[in-house]
Amino acid sequence: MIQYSILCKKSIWAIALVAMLFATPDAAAQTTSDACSYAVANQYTVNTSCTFETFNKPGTYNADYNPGTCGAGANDDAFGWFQATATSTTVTFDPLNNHDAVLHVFTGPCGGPYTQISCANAGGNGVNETVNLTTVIGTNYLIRTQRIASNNGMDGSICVYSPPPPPANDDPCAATVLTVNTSCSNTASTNIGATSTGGIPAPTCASYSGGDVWFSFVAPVNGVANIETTAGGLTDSGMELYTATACNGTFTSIECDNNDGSGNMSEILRTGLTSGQTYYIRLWGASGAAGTFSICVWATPPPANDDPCGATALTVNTTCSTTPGTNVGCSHNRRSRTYVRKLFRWRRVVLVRGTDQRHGEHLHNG
Ligand SMILES: [Ca+2]
Ligand SMILES: [Ca+2]
Ligand SMILES: [Ca+2]
Ligand SMILES: [Ca+2]
Repeated sequence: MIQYSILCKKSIWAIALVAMLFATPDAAAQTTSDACSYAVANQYTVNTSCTFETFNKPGTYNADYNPGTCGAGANDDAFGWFQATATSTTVTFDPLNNHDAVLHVFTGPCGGPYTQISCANAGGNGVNETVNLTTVIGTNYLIRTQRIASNNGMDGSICVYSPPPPPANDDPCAATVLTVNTSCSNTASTNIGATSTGGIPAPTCASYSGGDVWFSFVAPVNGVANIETTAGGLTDSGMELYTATACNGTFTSIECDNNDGSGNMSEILRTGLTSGQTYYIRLWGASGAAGTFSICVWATPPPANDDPCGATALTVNTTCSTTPGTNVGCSHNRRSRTYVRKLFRWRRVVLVRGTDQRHGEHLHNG
């Protein structure tokens, strides 16, 4: 019974160990190395924003490399590394316990020669040190920290990050063109990495703080557009509809919306838009939020009898027999407008010739 119990416990431990190994592949937090190392355990993640990870220099570490720049000396140092994922990378070291840190970044194999990319020692005790680097994607960069003129331990944390590139439709002239469908047909989008747009007044609704992306559509013949957004990673959007003289011209706001859609998402329904005119949509995350979302523009199609040539034929019955009809989605009668244009032209002619204006009314009525 005792042996069974021991076996049982051993099995449980074995299962638990296997479970830990497979269930927590990222549980092994990155650590520094005493000397230069490009081991996986010493690799720090390049995030899209500053996410601190532990970067300690224990008192047991030794002095391994003195770059001699930014006030560095032959003092105990700690190393880590990252692989660049973008053409610009920022590294910030935050020392604990009010210590005075020096931060260096190099390329080169362990043992050297090292090429210094940047160093920082702008602040004194307890002050973060930051370097903004021009980096080559796929290249490995070595990070070194030390305490100013001290071999005692220095705990702290580090963040390595490269903001994602802006979306293709970051600017109005690269606006994503949306088709006005007869029902909502979503286009997947994102404002992650988007920047603010200069030259156009900032929206005055939905806590705009930059990070906008742009869409455009051509108003349909009935001048109706229902612009809907659906949350993804972005759950609180703002949206503004404009006309513009050109994509880099003067923008005139039609409507700014915060939460007319589902949840905190935006929606704009407009009628009376000018058929054939291009309209611009600016979309952003409230208070600088960024994430994925979907957008569509749709309009109820005009009824079959929108034009005289499509008139519904009614039968003359002996009693009232109703025929259902709708004017939802109707456009202005284009033929009437043609008549009006002809009328004005004709009026101009007859007034110049001194003819009776009432003939014009006859043409209009006829
Ligand atoms: Ca060292
Ligand atoms: Ca410093
Ligand atoms: Ca933008
Ligand atoms: Ca909103």
